[in-house]
Amino acid sequence: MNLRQFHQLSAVIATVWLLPAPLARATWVSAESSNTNVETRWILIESSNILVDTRDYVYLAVNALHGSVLPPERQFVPNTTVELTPTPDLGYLFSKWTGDATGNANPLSVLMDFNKTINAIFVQDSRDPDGDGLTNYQEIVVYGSNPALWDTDEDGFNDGYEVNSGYSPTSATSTPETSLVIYTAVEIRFGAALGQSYRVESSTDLQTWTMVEEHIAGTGGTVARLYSIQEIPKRYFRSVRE
Ligand SMILES: [Ca+2]
Ligand SMILES: [Ca+2]
Ligand SMILES: [Ca+2]
Repeated sequence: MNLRQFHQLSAVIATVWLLPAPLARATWVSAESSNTNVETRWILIESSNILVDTRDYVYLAVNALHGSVLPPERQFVPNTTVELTPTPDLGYLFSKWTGDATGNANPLSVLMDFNKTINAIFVQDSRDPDGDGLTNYQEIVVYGSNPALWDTDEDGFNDGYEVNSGYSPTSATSTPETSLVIYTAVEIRFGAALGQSYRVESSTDLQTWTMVEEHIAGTGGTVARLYSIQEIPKRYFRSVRE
């Protein structure tokens, strides 16, 4: 007796036992299939009636991190075609299909001719439609600001500037307006002949010189320039006629 025959016999036995039972009851019995690609679930007992489902089924496994895929059905009669539609979570975009599907069709038509595993890949939404320097993902998922408003809390500073400055983009009382930072600078003065132009260069080793400012017009007197030393606190300066 093979497994299918065993379950058929079991079903008959179960029928005889269930006949006097007043309450409806249902039982799924799984069995091996003639098709090794599919699983058969083929006996349903309801009260005194026996419904035998002899169809083979194929199954679809869908993985969707940061989104979902419709329809929710995952069991199909073989060779059924299903159309899968991906829906990203807020702050994400659908990117592509992997596994037993490829490409980025939306919706995706899948022929369920055997068990399949399909992955819907969602990625962070890197668009910045309000131009505040924060992506939609950052605004929605990370900072809670409005991806459609340049200045969510209306304090006069855009959301990206507030985040980068260490302030909240969603609280008007947390504003960079209260911030004042003082940096020191150096003042360069040199004699510049009238009709000539000059550039100022700097170096940290007196070997390699980089241009700081060019096309400085001579006045026939002293020219003064101020340069911040915030980025490079120790460096040499020189003026050069162009
Ligand atoms: Ca934005
Ligand atoms: Ca915004
Ligand atoms: Ca703001």
